Amino acid sequence: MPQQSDPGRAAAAAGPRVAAAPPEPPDGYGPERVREAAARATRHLLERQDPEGWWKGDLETNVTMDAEDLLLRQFLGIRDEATTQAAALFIRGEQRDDGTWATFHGGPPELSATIEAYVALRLAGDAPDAPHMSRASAWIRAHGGIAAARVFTRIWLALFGWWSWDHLPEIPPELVFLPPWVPLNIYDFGCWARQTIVPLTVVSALRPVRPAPFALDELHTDARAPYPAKPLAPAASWDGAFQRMDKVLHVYRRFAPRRLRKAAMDSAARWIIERQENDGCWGGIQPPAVYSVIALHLLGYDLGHPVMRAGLESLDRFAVWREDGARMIEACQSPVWDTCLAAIALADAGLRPDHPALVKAADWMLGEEITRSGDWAVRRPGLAPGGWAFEFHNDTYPDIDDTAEVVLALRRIKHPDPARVEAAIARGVSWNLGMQSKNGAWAAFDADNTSPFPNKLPFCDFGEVIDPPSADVTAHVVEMLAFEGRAGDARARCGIAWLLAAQEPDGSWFGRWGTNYIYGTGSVVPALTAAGIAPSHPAIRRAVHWLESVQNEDGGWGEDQRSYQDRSWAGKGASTASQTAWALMALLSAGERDGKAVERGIDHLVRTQAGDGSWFEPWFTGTGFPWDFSINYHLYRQVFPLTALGRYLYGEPFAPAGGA
Ligand code: R01
Repeated sequence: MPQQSDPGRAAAAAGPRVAAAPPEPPDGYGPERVREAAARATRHLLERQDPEGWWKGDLETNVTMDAEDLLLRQFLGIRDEATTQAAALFIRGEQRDDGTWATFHGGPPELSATIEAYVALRLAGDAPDAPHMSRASAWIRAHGGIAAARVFTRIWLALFGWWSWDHLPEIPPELVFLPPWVPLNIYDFGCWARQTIVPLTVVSALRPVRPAPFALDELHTDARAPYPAKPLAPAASWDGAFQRMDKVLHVYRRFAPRRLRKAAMDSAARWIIERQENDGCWGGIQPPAVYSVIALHLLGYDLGHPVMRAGLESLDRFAVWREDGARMIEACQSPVWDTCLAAIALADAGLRPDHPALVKAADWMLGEEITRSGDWAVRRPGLAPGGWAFEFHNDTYPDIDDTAEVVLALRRIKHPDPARVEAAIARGVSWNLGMQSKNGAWAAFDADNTSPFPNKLPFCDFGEVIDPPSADVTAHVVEMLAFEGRAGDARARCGIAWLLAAQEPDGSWFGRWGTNYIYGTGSVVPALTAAGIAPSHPAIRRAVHWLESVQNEDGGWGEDQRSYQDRSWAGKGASTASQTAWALMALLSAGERDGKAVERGIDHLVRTQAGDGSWFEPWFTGTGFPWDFSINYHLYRQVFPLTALGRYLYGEPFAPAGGA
């Protein structure tokens, strides 16, 4: 957005900001080549808009998605050769020279992913003694074999008798009967884990075993090891208590009243079916959809049942077919997120607020508003709906992050029906305000989803299973409230205080949904300054200093997932376009427009831009779960550099500070 004149500032300060006049032509402001780079990036982004108004980049994760898709098809007896070979082509292409697979670009070998990929390739017919297969199985054996893999991997193997159900943690279906005030009830889990666990209680209670198409002896090192494999923690510790509870549950399954079990599984099936979206999917994400299809199938829904047919068709839509014939499975699809970020980028890079591409995007976003209640209402029962989800179809799980960014995008667009936009924005703002957690900050999907217990379950050895507030989401909400002229509201002030307290001693902020401290810092600094915190404030100075201290020699910024395991990797890694842009967005908002760091960062973006206006970014800069599940959002390399170049050229998007 162009920097507004003082009269505009005064007018907007009274209320929400009005879509601005087209920017002044930037003649004489900013070097010519920066303007050309922004123009090329704008053209590239405009060309990629769908005629319906949305944008969507591929959402790349790791080969467990592809392997589990094939295992599901094998389990249901619907695996076909063409699909299998296309998936195998993708999986083989991701294997490294040492025979292993990683879960992010350039990452270390990962045992569970390597086991799942290996089994998928065996399904595709690759011989165990083929060089690429024997390298993989040797590595697996040397690293503990199947016994050392995560619970999900061992469940997949148990479905075919390659692992024993006895040697897996129990997750009883009676869980669904716990009311929302009892610890470990399903609403204590983050919504992604909740949607996964409910169907898995059914699978784990029924312990199905379908005939394995081949033996898998080459992956077993200790098939007859006792369960649990690890020695128990002390009984007085939480871990020890939960391990003993798991032993009790293994005994309980033999005595569980059959009528109670049956009622619990019926209740789980109802819970699942009530949450099937009208596109046949569950929550717009692949893992819950896969387990829901399996659970319902085990409960007697045949493949021709409408619920199952729609579910299976929805799974096909996660497949991305590449030009080389390889088939990649997305964990989920990101159209709402990509569209609001693209609209913000285009507007901040000077595209007219009434440009047809932006109006079309606004129309599409308005149509995506969620107008009914969802699981979030369990913790916020009185709250009126009015948010946005990340995906095409996910009405049960709107999220706070998407809602904040959609409002920030809509506010930048001059739509022919302003009343309609205002009403949608008002509902979105109210929903976000109502979803604030008790501690003053915001999480992704739920309020006060902070129970310590789900993480203690032996079953939950992978990823995040709760949804506590984070700095990045809180920052996006604060930035949005500032843009709405509400930075002075008590609730915004609580969020700001929480952010200031969450700053790391080195001046950065942790990034929950993007990698990592560069994402956190790149989210928080523009939010605080939009809310009226002066660039001279010590917190902003510390952040600027930290960003300058981790700038790479080539002028860019980069950070990989290692920083989630080892704090000394914070801010370190090969420069990437999206992370360079996040650092620049923070520095620009902190008044560093004319500083050396910004100049070198902008120069890095301009120099590394490809001829077609895009950037090269094989690195994963998105985060699903810190360390365990990383995401390469293929549009990040486009929208964030464009936003940074635009703000460099035209100044900060104007936010009327409400007196924070
Ligand atoms: C998954 C899994 O595949 C998965 C997929 C997507 C998400 C979470 C949050 C958001 C919204 C979007 C997608 N925003 C907060 C993000 C903004 C950048 C989470 C998980 C894997 C394993 C299990 C996701 Br178990 C369950 C789901």
